[in-house]
Amino acid sequence: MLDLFSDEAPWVEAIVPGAVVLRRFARDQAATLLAGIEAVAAQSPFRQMMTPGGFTMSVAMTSCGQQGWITDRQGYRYQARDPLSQHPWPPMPPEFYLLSQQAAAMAGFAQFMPDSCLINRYVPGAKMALHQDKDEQEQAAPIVSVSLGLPARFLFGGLTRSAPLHPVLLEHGDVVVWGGEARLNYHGIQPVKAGNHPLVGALRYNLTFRRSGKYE
Ligand code: MD3
Ligand code: FE
Repeated sequence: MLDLFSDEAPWVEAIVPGAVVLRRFARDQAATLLAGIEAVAAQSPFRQMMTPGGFTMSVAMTSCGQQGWITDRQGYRYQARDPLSQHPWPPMPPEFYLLSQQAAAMAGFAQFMPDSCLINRYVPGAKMALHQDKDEQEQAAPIVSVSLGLPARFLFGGLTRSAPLHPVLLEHGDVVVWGGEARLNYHGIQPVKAGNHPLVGALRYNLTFRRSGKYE
């Protein structure tokens, strides 16, 4: 049960207009989410994909839902099938979907219907370079991100690569909702520091819930 008076209760922080951190929002569900990640990875394993420029990403990824995000020499895109198996991506576990909807609603986005959940896995040293998420057709939908395991320093920029960067520490159970005017801002993850998380071990996971296709 969500107890607003316990030491562990979630709290809300605004980063910029359109970006809200729900601190510890997913913490009570972490074990369920980890089981879901393992079930997805049993069907569609984590893999380090190649960027269009020919670099292998340090972050390992998989997806669930109707669409999965992929990159290869041909470019970045969403695809309904896992290129490793040519099978559809595993279905999105219902508890993933519900959590993302609840978080979006708390940030003011009612009726969020993600069709994709990208799962990022970071080992110590892994990072994500500054980028924009602009492969989604439904720009009215937010992106919801859930962090599990080792903490990471997230860098949040502006609409140009050269805009000033604001660091935000994302910790186990933190959920961030990015929408509206923050939806296309540049962002990245600094190299994850070595450590051991009691539940997750020496890893950081990030789930990002997206609406890749247009709402009907
Ligand atoms: C801000 N993932 O998968 S989550 C990504 O922690 C990605 O793995 C990071 O960036 C991670 O694309 C950051 C936070 C996030 C996700 C999407 C955003 C921040 C965003 C879209 C627009 C603005
Ligand atoms: Fe991103």
